[in-house]
Parts: sequence; C-alpha cells; structure tokens
Amino acid sequence: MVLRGKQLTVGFSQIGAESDWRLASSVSMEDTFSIDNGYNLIFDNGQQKQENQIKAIREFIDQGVDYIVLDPIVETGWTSSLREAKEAGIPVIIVDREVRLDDEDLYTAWLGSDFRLEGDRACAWLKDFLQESRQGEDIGILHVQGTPGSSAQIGRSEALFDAAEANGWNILQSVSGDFVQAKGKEVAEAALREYADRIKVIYCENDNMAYGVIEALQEAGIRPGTNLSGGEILVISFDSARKGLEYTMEGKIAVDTECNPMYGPALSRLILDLENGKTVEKKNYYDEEQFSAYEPVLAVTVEQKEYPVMIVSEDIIRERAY
Ligand code: GZL
Repeated sequence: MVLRGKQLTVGFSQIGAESDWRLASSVSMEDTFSIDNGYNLIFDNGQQKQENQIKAIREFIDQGVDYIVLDPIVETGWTSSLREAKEAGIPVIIVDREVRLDDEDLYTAWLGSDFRLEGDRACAWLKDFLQESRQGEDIGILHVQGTPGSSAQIGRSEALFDAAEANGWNILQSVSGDFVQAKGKEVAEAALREYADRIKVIYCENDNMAYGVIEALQEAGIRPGTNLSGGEILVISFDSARKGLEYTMEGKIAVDTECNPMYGPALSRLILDLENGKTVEKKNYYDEEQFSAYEPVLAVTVEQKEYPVMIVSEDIIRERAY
C-alpha cells in the first residue's frame, strides 16, 4: 500500500510452522502485505521460541520498520521488547494470540479470536450431544492441550475445566501436545495404555493434534466416532482446517470449532485506518463457525446466545480458504 507516495514496511514476527492453521496465517500475511499491494514485508519465523520473537522485534526496531506485527507464542514476557518499540515510536499490532501486560499502551491494537468462546461452544456441543444421544454416563475425557501459556490453550482449556465441573465429566488427564501432530499421537498412545476404555472423549485443542490422536486410535484398533456405547471414542477439535473438516465429514472428528487464520486483510485495513489518522478499536474479534456431521445438534447456546452448527458438506470443504 503506497500512501502519499510512501511504501509501508511491516515487520512480522510469526510463531513458527507447527500447524495447518499456522501455515495458513503465514500465507494470509504474505498475500496481503505484498509488494504489489504496496508493502515491504519482513517476515521472521520464530521457530516456536519466544527468544527468537523478541530478537526479531529488536531487529525490526533497528531496521526502523513502520509497523511491528506480533503473533505471541505465549502471553507473558513481552514488556521490555514492546517498551523498546514504543520508545522507538513504532506501533505494535498483536494478532491471533494475546499478550498480558501491565501497560496496555505498549501495543496499539489486537486482532484475533475469542478462544474461551471457542472452547465454550465445543463444550456446549458435547453437552447437547451427550443429552441427545443418551450417552452421558461416566464420561472420561483425555484433554490434549496446545502450547502451555498460549492464549488458545488457556481459553480452550478453561472452557473444558468449567464445563467438566458443571456437567460431572471426569478429565482423566490434561497433557500438552504443543499443537503438533506427532506429539498429539504420542500423548494419545500413552493415555490409551494408561486409561484404556475409561476414555470416552478426547478434547484436542487443534486439528493437527487431532490428526495424531486419530492415528493413535486407529493403530490401537479403536474407531473415532459418536457411538460411545459401541466402544467408539469421540474426538473434539479446533481450527477447522480443510483436513479437519474432511475428518469431520467422515465422522472421525465429532465437532470442529473454527479459528480463523486469515487475518491479513483485516490487519491491512487496520493499518490503513492508522495511517489515515483514524482511531481503531483496541480489541478486534473474528466471527467464527462450528462444524459437525452429527445432524441432531444444529445450534448451541453459550451465555444465552445461540450459535449455529454447520453440517459439513463437500461444498463447504471445497470453499475453504485453508
Ligand atoms: C489459534 C492459534 C493456534 C491454532 C493452532 O489462534 O494460535 O496455534 O489453534 C496453532 O493450530 O498452532
């Protein structure tokens, strides 16, 4: 974007390349902040390490970029680097995950998902499913968490903890799969050995860990599905990446709650507003969908608000941007 003849340089500190979701968010940023669109994007891959992201922020400051965009791997530990950006007069925009700071003025705006609501919608679906299918007895849950201390893990986990207490579900184990497929498979294999048929539900905090969990189930001769009394294990997931929705249509994932990675265009509009001297909202949330193939549950209610559940189809999958 060339504004008054000035090309904008954006330094983007990305977390890594750990999941389909993450790859899609990087594509969205690269497609949006392109030379053709009038930007100069400096893209840094943090390789899943906060120290790399902090180093990138300091390099962006030294390079005198116009904006710093940060997707923070975890919520804490950003105060000094963001204070240096503020002292250098460089606006910082946080995307996707959140930062926890004493001084909220250290960043200009945040753009991302309501992770707690995502978790609440997933748990509301599980509650309705168990009631509708009359399978609500003795629900043991394996909880496969995302990166410890990340906003997505915190929100989705807190939703499950509260729902389990409210509904009498038994969380057998909460264990991190770090949002990656291999770790998801590894922790599921260990849990199947330890808890065996006490596991009725596996709550995976992203699709890639769900893919690994499903591999582990199939190698153990267990079907992922919704017939719990018939020995199937119900898999819950988040992100709604294309492969996740294919698994949902096949019944391997019972419900997949979307987390939208395509934040590039909205971020560009926000920067344009800032360049034009407009004030922007501090917090900017996405509207997100929820998908299943289980037709009796077509909507869920969270805090008196109703959210539709989309029944997955070939058309929906074909039209997915990621
Ligand atoms: C959520 C995002 C999470 C995704 C994972 O906004 O931070 O990180 O749910 C990704 O797939 O790894």
